[in-house]
Amino acid sequence: MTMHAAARPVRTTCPYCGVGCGVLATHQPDGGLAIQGDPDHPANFGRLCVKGMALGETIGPAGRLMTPQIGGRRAEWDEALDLVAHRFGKTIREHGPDAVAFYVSGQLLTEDYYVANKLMKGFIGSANIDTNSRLCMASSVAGHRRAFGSDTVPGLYEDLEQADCVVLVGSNLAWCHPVLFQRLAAAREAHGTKVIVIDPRRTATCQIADLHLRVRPGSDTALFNLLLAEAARRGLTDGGCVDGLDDALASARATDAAMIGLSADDLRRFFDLWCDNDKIVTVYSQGINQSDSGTDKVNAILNCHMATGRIGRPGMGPFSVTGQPNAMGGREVGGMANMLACHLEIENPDHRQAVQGFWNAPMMPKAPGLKAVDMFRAIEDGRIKALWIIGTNPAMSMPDADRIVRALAGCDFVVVSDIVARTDTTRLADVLLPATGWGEKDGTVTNSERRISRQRPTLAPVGQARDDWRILADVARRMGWHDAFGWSYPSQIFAEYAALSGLAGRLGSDFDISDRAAIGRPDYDAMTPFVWPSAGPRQGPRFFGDGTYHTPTGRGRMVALAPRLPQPVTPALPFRLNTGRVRDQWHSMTRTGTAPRLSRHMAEPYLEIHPGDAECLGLAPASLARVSTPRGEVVLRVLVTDRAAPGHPFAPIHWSDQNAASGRVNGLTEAIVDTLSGQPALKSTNVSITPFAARWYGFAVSRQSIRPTADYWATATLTGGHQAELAGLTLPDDWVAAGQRLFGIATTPMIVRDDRRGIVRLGFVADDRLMAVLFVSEEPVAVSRSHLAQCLVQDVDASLLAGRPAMGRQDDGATVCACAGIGINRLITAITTQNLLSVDDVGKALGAGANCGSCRPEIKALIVQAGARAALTPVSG
Ligand SMILES: Nc1nc2c(c(=O)[nH]1)N[C@H]1C(S)=C(S)[C@@H](COP(=O)(O)OP(=O)(O)OC[C@H]3O[C@@H](n4cnc5c(=O)[nH]c(N)nc54)[C@H](O)[C@@H]3O)O[C@H]1N2
Ligand SMILES: Nc1nc2c(c(=O)[nH]1)N[C@H]1C(S)=C(S)[C@@H](COP(=O)(O)OP(=O)(O)OC[C@H]3O[C@@H](n4cnc5c(=O)[nH]c(N)nc54)[C@H](O)[C@@H]3O)O[C@H]1N2
Ligand code: SF4
Ligand SMILES: [Mo]
Repeated sequence: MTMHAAARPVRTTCPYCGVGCGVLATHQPDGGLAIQGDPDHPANFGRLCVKGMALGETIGPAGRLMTPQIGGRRAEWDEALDLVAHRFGKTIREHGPDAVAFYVSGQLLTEDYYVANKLMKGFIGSANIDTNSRLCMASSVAGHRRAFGSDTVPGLYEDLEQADCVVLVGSNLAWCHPVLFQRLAAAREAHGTKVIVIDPRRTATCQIADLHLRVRPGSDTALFNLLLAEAARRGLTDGGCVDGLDDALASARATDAAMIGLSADDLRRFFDLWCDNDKIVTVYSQGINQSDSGTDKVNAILNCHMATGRIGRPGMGPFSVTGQPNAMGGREVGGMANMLACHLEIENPDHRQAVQGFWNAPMMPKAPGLKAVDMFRAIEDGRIKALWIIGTNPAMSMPDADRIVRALAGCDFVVVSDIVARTDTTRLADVLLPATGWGEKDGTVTNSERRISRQRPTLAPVGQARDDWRILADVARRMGWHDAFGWSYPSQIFAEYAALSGLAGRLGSDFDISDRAAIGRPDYDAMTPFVWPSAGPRQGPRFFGDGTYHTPTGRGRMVALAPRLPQPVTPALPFRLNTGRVRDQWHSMTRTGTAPRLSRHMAEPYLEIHPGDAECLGLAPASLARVSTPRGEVVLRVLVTDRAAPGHPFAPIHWSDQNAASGRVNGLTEAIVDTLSGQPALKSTNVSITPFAARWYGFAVSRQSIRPTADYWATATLTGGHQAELAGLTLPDDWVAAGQRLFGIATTPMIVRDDRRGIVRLGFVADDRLMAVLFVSEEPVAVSRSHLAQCLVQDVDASLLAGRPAMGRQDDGATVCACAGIGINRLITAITTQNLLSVDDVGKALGAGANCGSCRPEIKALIVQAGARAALTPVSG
C-alpha cells in the first residue's frame, strides 16, 4: 500500500483536534508510518501530543470498511452510487428538496465540505445540510455574528504566549488541545503568565492555574456580566467603538453574584487579575458552547473584551478554540444550515444571488435549513425521507441518542459514508460507502487560528475506499449535474472555492483567499500553512484591533444579557451530569481505540463523583453505578474523587455500543438547545444514580477479540490482544463454560478457585503460550491490569494466576505516560526515592513526560502530592 517508495517524510496535518499540528509522516520498510511533529509548522513547531504521536498505530486495515454495502451485502461502487442518486432524486421529485438532508462533519476536509454544500444548497436546492459542529461550535458562531457581524476568531495562538494573563473558561486545554496547552505552559515558565481556569471540575488544566474558579455549572454569563460591571467601575470600558454599552452595563450591574457560587475573595482575585492585565486572552470551549445559554455565555465574554478594547492586538482577545480538525473550515465553507459559503448569509438576497450566479446553480434556498436536533426530529416524523451521514456518528454523539437510533431505523433511506465498518450509526444504514481516511486523503483544513494547512496522502486507499469529495461529486453527476461537479483533483475544488471567496470579499465578507483562485496542482501540493484573509481589503492577521467590526455600522455590538442557570435538579433526578473528553481518546474511538498505547490511560467508561456523593449513594471506589434519566441508562465504573464538585459528577463521551455494554452517555442527555444557535446543552443533564448490584466482577485479557455478554462489559485494545472489564448481576452456573464462551476457546483452562471469597481464575494456554485469562471476584477485581497485559507479549510465568508480578518486580500500575508506557506506581517510587522535584527531572530519570508531553500535568500532580505527603510525614530521629 506504499505510494512513495523513498523514505522522505510527507508534510501533513494531524486529523484530531483543532490545534491543527503539522506532522511529518515517513514510510517504514515494514509498511508502517513513522510520525514526528513538523518543526516548521507554525501551530506546533515540532510538538505533538500522544494522539498525534500514535497516528502510525491507527492506519491499519483492521476494522476498516472495505467496499460499498447495500442492505448489509457487499456491492460494487456503480451500483451503490446509482442507488443513492436514484433514491435522492426520486425523493426530491416526489416530496420536494426539503425531504432530503445531509448530516456532515467538522472532520471532513474543506474540499469535501465544499462539494457537499454546493450539492445541497445550489443543486438540490435545500439548506438541509448541517454538521456535528452544531454540537460543538454553533454557539461561538452565533455569538461572533451577534457581536462582530461575522463569524471571525480575532486572534492567533501566539497571543496566548504574548499575554500576561490567560483565562481558560469551560476548556480542559491540557487534554483537549494539548499542544496549545504546552505552548501556554512554556510561556508561563518563561515569563510568569498568570493562568485562570474557570470550570466546575478540577481538571488536568488546573495544574498550571494561579486561580481555579469552581463556578456553579452554567453561571458563566453571570460571572462575565459582573466582570463587565467591575471593569466599568474601574474606568476600563469605552463606548467609542461599540453600540449598546449602556444597556449591557445595566444588565451587568443587575446580576446577582450569588448565582455563581464563588466567595467574594475569589471574585475579587479574578477581577483584579482580569482588570490589571491589559494583555489578556480569554480562551473558551465546550463548557461555554454546549449550554442552553451558550450564545449568551459567548457574548458575555466578548462584551468584556470589546468594551475594554482588549481585542485583536498582540496578546489580547477572546479566543474560541475549535474542537475538530476542520471545524473552522466547515464554518468558512458554509457547512452549516444557516450559512452560505465564504461567510455569506443565506437570508441576504444579494449574497444568494452572487453564489447562485457563481455556481450557475438552478436554485438556492431562501431560508436556513434544519439544524441538527430539528433535522433528526424531521427524520423522526417523516418530513425528511432520505439522509446522507458523512464522517460523524450521531447514534452516539447526538443528545437523546436512543431517539436518534429510532429515527434512523424508521427513515426510508439512510446512507452512511465512514472509514470503519462497525459503528453505532453504520449499523443503521441502508447503504454504506467506504471513505478514505487520514493518511489517504488529500485536501485542506483550517485550525482554530484560521490557519489553512494541507493534509497530504501518504498511503494508498484501503480496500475500495474513495475520497469523500469524489463520492459526493459522483452522486451529483449521476443526478444530472455534470459540469458543476466535474473536478478531477482536489486542487480544482480549492481553486473554485478561492475564486468564490473573492466574490464574497467584494460583498464585504472577511473570508477572502482569492489570491489562490488560479492555483494549480503543483502549487496546491506545495502550499505552506497560511492564515486567512490572504487577499482583499481586510488586513490580517488579527481582526478588530482598530475598533472596526464587520457590522453595517462598523461598530461592535454589545449584548445586554440576563443570566439564566440550567433547569434545577429535582428529587427524582438529583445530580447534574457533566460530560466531556479524556486525554488519549477521540470521540467514538473508531481510530484512537485501535492504538494500544492510547487505551492505557483510561480503558473503561467511568463516573467521576465527589466522595460525599459516593458515600450517600453507597458507591464504593471501583464499584459500578447505574446512571439514569427518563430517556435511558448507562453503567459506569465509579471513580471517587474531589475533582468532581458535590452534586456534579462527570462522565466521558467516548464509549459506544461497540466497546461497552452501556457506556453511551448520550443515551442520558436531553435535546435541550440554545434557541439562538441550536446547540444542545450537553454539559448538564439531570440524572439519578444508584449502585449497580454486581454479584461478580471480572477482568479478562485475550490474544483474540473478546465477545462479552455479561450485564456489564467494556473492551479495549492491548499490544498483542484485547482486554475486557466485566460484571454480572447473576452468577453463571459454570465458570469454565462461561470462560470458553467469552474467548471462543474450547480447551480446558488452568483454574484457581477460592469459593469462600468468590474468587475464580482461569488461564487458557496453548503451545506454551498464554491465550487468555479471566479473573473473577466478588469485589471489584484488584489484579494488576498492566501485569496481565504484559503476559500477552511476554512468556507465561508462574506468577500468572497470582495476578501480580513475581517477587522483585514492581507492578507498574495505571499508565500515566502512554508514550514510554510508564505507570503511576513506577512514577511515585521514582519521585519519592530519587527526590525528583520537576517534570523535567522525571523525564531525565525515567523518560516519562519527555516525548509528547500530554502527561506532564499528571506527573506534575504526582510531584505535588509526593511533596505534600513528605511534608506531612514526621521526620524521625
Ligand atoms: N483528547 C481529546 N481531545 C479532543 C477531543 C477528544 O475527543 N479527545 N475532541 C475535540 C473536540 S471536537 C472538542 S469540541 C474539544 C472540546 O474541548 P473542551 O471543551 O476543552 O473539552 P470538554 O471535556 O468537552 O469540556 C471542557 C470543560 O468544560 C467544563 N464545563 C462543564 N460545564 C461548565 C460550565 O457550566 N461552565 C464552565 N466554565 N465549564 C464547564 C467541563 O467540566 C470540562 O472540563 O476537544 C477537542 N479535543
Ligand atoms: N454528551 C456529549 N456529547 C457530545 C459532546 C460532549 O461534550 N458531550 N461533544 C460533541 C462534540 S463537540 C462533537 S464534535 C461530537 C463528535 O461526535 P462524532 O462526530 O459523532 O464523533 P466521531 O467519533 O468523531 O465520528 C466521526 C466518524 O467519522 C468517521 N471518519 C473518520 N474520518 C473520516 C473521513 O475522512 N471520512 C468519513 N466519511 N468518515 C470518517 C469515524 O470513523 C467516525 O465514525 O460529539 C458531540 N457529542
Ligand atoms: S494537539 Fe494533539 S490531537 Fe491536537 S492537532 Fe496536535 S497532535 Fe493532533
Ligand atoms: Mo467538537
